[in-house]
Amino acid sequence: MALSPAERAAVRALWRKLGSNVGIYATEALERTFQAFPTTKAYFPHFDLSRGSAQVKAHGQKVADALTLAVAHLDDLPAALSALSDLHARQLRVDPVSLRHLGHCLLVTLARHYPGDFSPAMHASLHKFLSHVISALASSYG
Ligand code: HNI
Repeated sequence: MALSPAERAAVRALWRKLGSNVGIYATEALERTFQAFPTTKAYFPHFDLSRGSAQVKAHGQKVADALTLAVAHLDDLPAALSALSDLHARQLRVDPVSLRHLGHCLLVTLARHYPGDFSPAMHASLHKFLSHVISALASSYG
C-alpha cells in the first residue's frame, strides 16, 4: 500500500533533517549489514570491507543518493528506481533477503542517531518507505 500523506510528510521531514549526512548514515548501515549479516559480503568480493574503508564510504554515498532520489519520488518509486532495479535484480542478482537486511540496518542506524524523532509513527513511516524502495529494487528479480 502506498504511503499515506502523513507517512510521506514524516519521511520528508526526517530527510530534511538528515541534510548532507545521509551518506554518513548509509555508510554506517552498510557496515552494520556486513557485520550483522555476513552473507551480504559475498556481493562485494572486489571491495575492501574493513572498518573505515574508503570504498564502503563511497558506496554509502551512492546508496544515500539513491535513497534521496526515492524520497523525491515517493509517488512513483518503481519508475525512479527502474535502472537500479535492473542492476540489482538482473545483473548483480542481489537476493531480496539481503536487500531487507540493509533496510533493517538503515532503520537501526537512523533510530540510533535520531532517537528523539523516532516515534512509533516515524518508525512505521520509514519502515514502509524502505519496504517500497526494496520492492522497487527487487521488482526485476526473477
Ligand atoms: Ni546496491 C551498486 C543503491 C542495496 C549490492 N547500489 C549500487 C549503486 C547504487 C546502489 C546507487 C551504484 C550504481 C551505479 O554505480 O550505477 N543498493 C542501493 C540501494 C539499496 C542497495 C538504494 C537498498 C536500499 N546493494 C544493496 C544490497 C546489496 C547491494 C543489499 C548486496 C548485499 N550495489 C550492490 C553491489 C553494487 C551496488 C555489489 C556494485 C558495487 C560496485 O561498485 O562494484
